[in-house]
Order: sequence, then C-alpha cells, then structure tokens
Amino acid sequence: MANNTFTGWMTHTQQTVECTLEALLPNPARAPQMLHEAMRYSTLQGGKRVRPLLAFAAGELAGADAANVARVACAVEMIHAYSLVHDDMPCMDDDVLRRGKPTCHVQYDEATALLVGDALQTLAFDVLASPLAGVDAARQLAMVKLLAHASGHAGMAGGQAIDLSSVGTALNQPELEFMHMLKTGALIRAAVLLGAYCGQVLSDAENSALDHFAKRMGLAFQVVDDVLDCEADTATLGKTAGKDAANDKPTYVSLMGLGEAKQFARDLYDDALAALAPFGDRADRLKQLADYIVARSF
Ligand code: GRG
Repeated sequence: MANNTFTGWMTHTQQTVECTLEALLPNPARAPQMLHEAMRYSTLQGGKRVRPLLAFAAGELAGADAANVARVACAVEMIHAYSLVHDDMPCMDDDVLRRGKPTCHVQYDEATALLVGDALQTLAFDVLASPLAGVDAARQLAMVKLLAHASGHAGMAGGQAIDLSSVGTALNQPELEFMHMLKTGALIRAAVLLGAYCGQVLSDAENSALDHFAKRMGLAFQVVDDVLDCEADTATLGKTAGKDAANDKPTYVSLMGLGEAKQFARDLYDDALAALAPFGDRADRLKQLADYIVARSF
C-alpha cells in the first residue's frame, strides 16, 4: 500500500517498529533464554503501536531522521510493554489475557514477568541513551530525562499507584484526570515530544503547542478507551454503563455518562487539533493520527 495514504503510512510504520524491536530485543537463543523469550513474547507481534506512531508523526513534523525516530519510538514502546506485563500481574489487575494471548505471568511465571518488566524498562533507557546520529549529547540527555520522568513516580508509575489506591472510592473529575494524566498521558506525551526532539530544534512557542496537543491527546486516548470499553461491555454483557467489572474502578463513563464522555473526547480532540494550527501541513500526519485514535469513538 502506498505510504502517502494514512493507512499505508500506518502499516509501513508499524512494520518498521516491529523490525526495529526485533533487532533491539535480546536473542532468545542466548542465556538467560526464558527471560529473553518472555521479553520478546510480551513485546513483539501485538498492540496498535499508538505511541510509536505518535513519535513518527511528530518526527515528520520536525523533519527528523526516520532511523533515529525508530529507536526512540521503540524505547517508548518497551516502557509501554513493561507496564502492561506488570499491570497484568496478580498483585495488580490480575489478568490472564493480553492482546488475545496468555499474559506473561500465565505463559511463564510471576518471577519471570517481574523480570521481563525490569529488563524491558532498562533496555528502553539503554536504547534511548545510545548515540543518535545528528542529535547532540545535551539534547539526548534531556530526552532520557523526559522518558524517565514520564515513566516514574511523577508519571506512569505514580498514576498506577493512584489508580490502585482509588479502587472502591469515588474520584471526582479533576482527580480522575490527574490519575490518567500520569498513568497513560505522560507516556503518550513523551512519545510525541521525543519524536519531535529527533528533528530540528523547534521554537518555544512550537514546543508548547506540541506539548498542549500531546497532553490533550493523552487524556482523549483514555476517555476513548473508557467509551469503547463501555460500549463493548454493554453489547456483550449488558453490564452497568461505565463500571470496570474487575475492580469497580471509576471511569469517565461512570462519572459523566456515555453521551457526555463522548462529547468530552470530541472537545479534547478539537482542542488538540487547534494546537497544531501553527504548523500548517507539517502536522498533517499528527492530525490524521489524532483522528484515528479519537474519532473511532464518536
Ligand atoms: C505497572 C508501572 C505500571 C503501570 C501500568 C499503562 C498502565 C500503567 C496500565 C495499562 C492499564 C490499561 C489497560 C489502561 C487503559 C489504557 C491503556 C494504556 C491501554 C493499553 O494501551 P494500548 O491500547 O494497548 O495502546 P496496545 O495493546 O495496543 O499496545
């Protein structure tokens, strides 16, 4: 399929991500074989690769070298894969299926799943800290710090902690928003900014416009996830709208109802797209991607 259509670009980019991950992940024939195999099992051939796609689209906007973006995008995807492996473990969400196959701790064992997450996280930083052609060392250091911040206590891990401690409690909308901004939003924001940092230096105004886009998209992604979950549950189980059956966690649908949650997703999407106006057609890929991520819930 031609790369100049959005679908063609997406398929091509997903294939690039798959090949780059293949090359970066450890060889399953080498010891420790089970760890290496489980890292590959948890990362390859699965997922929509939304974060890498965002990195590539932001890289295009900044005129970045595709090989650099591929490495950075894969570093972000490794953090994402690690988070899913740990999130599925019995001490967290205790899920048995992920992407249509047994979760890592079911397929292997809990100790292996813990180590897979640890090893994917450190591999991500190894990849991000390895020289990127044409990117100066100070900028690359800032990129490493950005991913660390997005993944740790002030980002994804912190959001997960708030999520776990909120089970059975009634979060209000600002609290829910704060939790999601950290848990899923921070990594999505990092994907966009890291992709752009692979390219030409943007002005302060351009950086904050892109940052605003990335934050709005991070939240929109979660609202859409809640809307689609609710619609799938209602269709298959006739479940009460918006309650997470596994642990009664609050969602945007349980907080504001399905119609308002959809409207909220649309408002976030409109706001995100408005932030891209100063980039003109350089932001076309990001706009198409925003459409793909959010508009599927309208
Ligand atoms: C364990 C530190 C730690 C954090 C876990 C992101 C996360 C934090 C948990 C995921 C829980 C979850 C299902 C959240 C809903 C939104 C979400 C991030 C879904 C999974 O991301 P997708 O849709 O998944 O990009 P694929 O499989 O396409 O990669």
